Amino acid sequence: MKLTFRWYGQNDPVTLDKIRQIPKMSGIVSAVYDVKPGEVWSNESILSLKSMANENGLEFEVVESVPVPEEIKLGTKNAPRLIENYCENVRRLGKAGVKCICYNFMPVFDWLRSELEMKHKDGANSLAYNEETVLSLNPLTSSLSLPGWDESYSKEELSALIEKYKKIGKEGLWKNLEVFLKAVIPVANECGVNMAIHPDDPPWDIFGLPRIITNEENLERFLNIVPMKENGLTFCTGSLGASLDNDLVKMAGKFANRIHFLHLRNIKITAPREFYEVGHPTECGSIDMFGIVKALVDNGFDGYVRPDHGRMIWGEHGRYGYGLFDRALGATYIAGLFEGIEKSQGVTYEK
Ligand code: DNO
Repeated sequence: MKLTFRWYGQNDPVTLDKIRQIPKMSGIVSAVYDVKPGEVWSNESILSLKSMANENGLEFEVVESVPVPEEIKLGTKNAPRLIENYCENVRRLGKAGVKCICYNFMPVFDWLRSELEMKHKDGANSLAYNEETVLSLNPLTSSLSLPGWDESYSKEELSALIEKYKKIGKEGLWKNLEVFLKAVIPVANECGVNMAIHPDDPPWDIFGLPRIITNEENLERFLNIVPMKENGLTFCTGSLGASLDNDLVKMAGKFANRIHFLHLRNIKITAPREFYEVGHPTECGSIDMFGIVKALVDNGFDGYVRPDHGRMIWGEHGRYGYGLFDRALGATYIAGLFEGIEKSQGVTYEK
């Protein structure tokens, strides 16, 4: 496995010279942030990310995310042109040495939380989710905003968009995903890039919007649409693990050879559809981190891994979920977990 760390570019308070000091860190996970979804990334921007990483002794082999514009997810008349732009990004990234692209197919909203700074007993704070609160903050009726929301929509635009998704429903979304995959995956295959879809976070419908990358059955359906290695998964433990119906150890083992990117995050589930984010080790939360990593290693996983959301600790302020300290602790925990499991199976490490 290769241990990586998400970096939000030059405005990220967590700088590359800090990231490089985390033991065993091989590279960054980043993206071009100043281009609208659907547009082609300039080669200069891509190469500048790569050279900034390389100058700090880090690789740039993973992109998170190349966002999929709503028009592709809705299958509008502009979709074919936007899919072609997407393919062009895959080509350009492949040429620059990127090996894995993470993306998601969530309508309108990316990850959703009800609270950004939930206080823990030990003074840390973290993101939290409470379904009742989220639903009471319906974007169509409330002026409050939640993290993960695209603030660029007016209420009218948002309402029109939500209506369109309600109209196409889950099967319509599957259909549009199929069109996307059938165009993009062959290009990824030619360019030596693995595509890794991120599960929906949380993995259930919200505000009547269909969400489909949610559970074992749907992951299997997804992988079978284009049964090629390049059509793979980002296995995000915090996202999939929020649903009590998902058996993550089983899923990790079953899908290991199609998992290209692993997001390790732990959450404490306090009731159905209610959880908060915790430190990475297994005993801090409800997710069996050891069991998942073991199932992956046992089944030949050899992809990229990153510590996902951390708490805010030691007085750090920063991008929610993406401070330095707790993610760095997570990274060393993850490195230890892999070393223990791999060595117990006879894998040797080069010095
Ligand atoms: C949240 C992240 C997601 C993820 C996208 C991938 O912290 O895990 O925002 O980057 O869903 O497309």
